[in-house]
This record gives sequence, structure tokens and C-alpha cells, in this order.
Amino acid sequence: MESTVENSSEINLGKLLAGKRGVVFGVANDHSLAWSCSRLANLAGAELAFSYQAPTLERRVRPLAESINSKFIEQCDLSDDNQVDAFFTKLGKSWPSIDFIIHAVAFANKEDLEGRFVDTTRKGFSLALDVSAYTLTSVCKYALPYMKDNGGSIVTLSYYGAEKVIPNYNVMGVAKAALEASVRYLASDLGGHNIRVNAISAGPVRTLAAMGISGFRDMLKYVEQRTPLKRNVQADEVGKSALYFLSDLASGVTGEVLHVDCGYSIVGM
Ligand code: IMJ
Repeated sequence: MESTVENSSEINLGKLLAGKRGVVFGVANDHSLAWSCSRLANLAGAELAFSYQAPTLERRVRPLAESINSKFIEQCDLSDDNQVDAFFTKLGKSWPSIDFIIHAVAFANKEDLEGRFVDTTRKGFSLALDVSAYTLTSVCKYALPYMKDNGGSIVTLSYYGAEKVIPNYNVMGVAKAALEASVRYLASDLGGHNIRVNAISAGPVRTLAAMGISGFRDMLKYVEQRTPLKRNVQADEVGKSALYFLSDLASGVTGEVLHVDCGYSIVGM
């Protein structure tokens, strides 16, 4: 049986996030890493708000959000600053403040996730960087007025392709590198408001973002054989690490990129 937080006898999330309110961007379905983070944050006592990018995605996100008693579920296309602004303005009318944000958003054109990186078009490059990297800055900018008096924590998701060449990851690798650098600059800017900004670099997980990537199954096998832990990371393990960043346990940690990858990234040969 897959180990989950619920069937683990050792872990009690208790009141780690009791009374805290957080916003989640990037739940696509129940396999999403953003959903693991959300579910665990809720088990730890947090109240959550959700956004979905397009009306067609609402029917996936709403039942999940409602299953953990979320009351605020709104459409927000993060590539449009006006929608980001409107999202936080509306949320600000029902919540006194926001304590944390989970950003798990990425997109590149399918044709830019195969073949050679050198063939990436200017438009494809721009789209991938805009959606996968700039949206973190945009979210921070518009959330700041609702966070700055209380401090807070912002977590985003990255991948090893930001650091090393991974077949077919291509423009997404460049976008994740920009995202990780953004984490450091945002951490510096927001530190004075006691807002921490960190990233989790997750090992490969079977999510919607990984489906349809040619050879993904083989990549999981390859990684499993080479990680120090001799297996692939589970979505809930990414969620548990997110809880650390979101909670007071990580009060002294900002601008960090934490590998949650069963140790894959430490291996040289
Ligand atoms: C994605 C492409 C190539 C290799 C990959 C991935 N590996 C992993 C991923 C090894 C783990 C998944 N990943 C970490 C991503 O960041 C995926 C982002 C993504 C996925 C899609 C698929 C569908 C689409 N556009 C996408 N844009 C970004 O049309």
C-alpha cells in the first residue's frame, strides 16, 4: 500500500497551521502536487482558497476544494495581471489577511517539450517564462497588501531541469531556472515584511503535468534505480515538505530551493 499521511501512525500534523489561511494556485486534479500540499495544509488546520485558470477546469477543482470545506473558489488566469489583482481584491473582502500562498503553475507549448531546445521560438520562450516564472512575481505583488502586516510564507514548485539538462524539458528548464532566481529576489524584497519565499524542487511524479511527456514512464524507472532511497518521491512527500515551509518550523528559512527527490540530485555517478 502506498504510504500516506493518513495511514502513517507516526505523523500527526496537529495544529501546525491552525488558524492560518492560504491560497492555492495550480490544482488540476487529485494527482496534482498542489492538491497534496492543500490536503496536508488542511489536515494541519489551515483554511484554503483556490483558483482555477479556465472555466473548464472548475469542475475538477471545485469538488476537491469543497471536500476540505473551502469557501473561496474563483477563476483566475495568472497570465493576466488584472485577473490576479481582482482575485486578491475579492479575497480581501472575505479574509482579514492571507498567511500563505502555494504556487504550482507552469506551461510551455507541447512542441517546445520535445526535440531540440535550440528550436524554441521567441513566442514559445516568452509564453513558458511568463506562465511558469513571472506569475510568481505577479502573485507576490498583488498578494502583498493582504500579507504584509502579518508576515507569511510563499512556496512554489520547481524541478531539477532548472539546474541540469533533462531530455525534452527544454524551455521549461530555462523557465524553472528563472523561477528559482525569482524566489531569491522575492525573498530579499519581502523579507522586511517577514514574508518568506521558498521553492521545492520535486522529483518526477505522475501528475497531469507529466502525462503525455514522451518516455515519462522510462524516466520514472531510470530515476528509481538511481536515487539514494531507491524509489520515486510520492506526492504527499512533496506536500509534507511544503508544510514545513508554510509553518513556523521554517521561520528562519527563506530564498531556499529544497530538493524533495529521494536524493536524486546529490548523485554524480
Ligand atoms: C516535462 C517535460 C519533459 C520532461 C519532464 C517533464 N520530466 C518531468 C516533467 C522529467 C518530471 C514534469 N515537470 C516537472 C513539469 O514541469 C512539466 C511542465 C509542463 C508540462 C506540460 C504538458 C502539457 C503541455 N504543456 C506543459 N507545460 C509544462 O501542453
